[in-house]
Amino acid sequence: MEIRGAGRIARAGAAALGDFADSYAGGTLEGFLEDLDRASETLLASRPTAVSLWNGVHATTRGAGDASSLDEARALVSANAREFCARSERAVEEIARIGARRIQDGDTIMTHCNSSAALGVIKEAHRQGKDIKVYATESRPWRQGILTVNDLADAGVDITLIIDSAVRTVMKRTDKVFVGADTVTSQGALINKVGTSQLALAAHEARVQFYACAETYKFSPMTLFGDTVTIEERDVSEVIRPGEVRGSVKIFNPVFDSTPASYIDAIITELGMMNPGAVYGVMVKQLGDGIFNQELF
Ligand code: RI2
Repeated sequence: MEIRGAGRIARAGAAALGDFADSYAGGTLEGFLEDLDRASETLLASRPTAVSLWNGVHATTRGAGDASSLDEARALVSANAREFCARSERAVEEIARIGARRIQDGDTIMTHCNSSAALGVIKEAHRQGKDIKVYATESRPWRQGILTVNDLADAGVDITLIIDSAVRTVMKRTDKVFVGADTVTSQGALINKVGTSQLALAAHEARVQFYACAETYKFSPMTLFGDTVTIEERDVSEVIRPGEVRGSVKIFNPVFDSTPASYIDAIITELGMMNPGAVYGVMVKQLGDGIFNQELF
């Protein structure tokens, strides 16, 4: 939880492997590849839901096994890491540019949790001089909404904090919802911070447009094969203070939830805005001919 946001987490994973390759001293190519595998597994186990981390780690290690020398493998991993981080940063900027076009002067926007992609869109619309108001949810239990409201306040945006249970009430005054993504499935479902699906439901009811902002490395290749996304559950201490409830009380603390494609008007990616139904085709095209070769995964 020291690094937050699925995009930042992916860049941190890629950069960590790049640093590992840069500082790997002595040893053999085989030893390096084994250590790289172990390091990758450790990183992947840290955050099971955000596929951005999986994609970042695999983009960084890709091709290392085909290298003919230790130096070649190290240089490749280092270059892959830099390329992934640069691509990720460019994607967030591009999403801001593309998403801001969906925001009109006078719009009231709602966002959830703390997504750099969604906030990029909002700040870009504000930078363009559009007169907008934003409601941000508190996002219990970690209250990442506090980061969001301070970030938007620093940018000079008209920002109001609401508690999570006020979402349906406030949706009546909202024109558009912009949220981030931890993972997007091949069917166009959005996995994002718990509570996102409630925003989507309330938006659907109030006929408010609902947009997910997702770099394409948030698309999950595994879901093409029918894999479901693991929803991380975190410690009870995030929800209650010690001694606050009777010992027999169970606590359930899922951190993410799933919003079906039918509740999403569009997914804003660095490639452009797409209908959730288009995700499958984009994933197949990006992964290329070898896609249904299981060795890829
Ligand atoms: P960016 C965050 O969760 C939130 O769910 C946010 O919507 C999502 O990551 C995407 O954030 P967590 O992974 O990549 O920090 O747009 O738990 O910054």
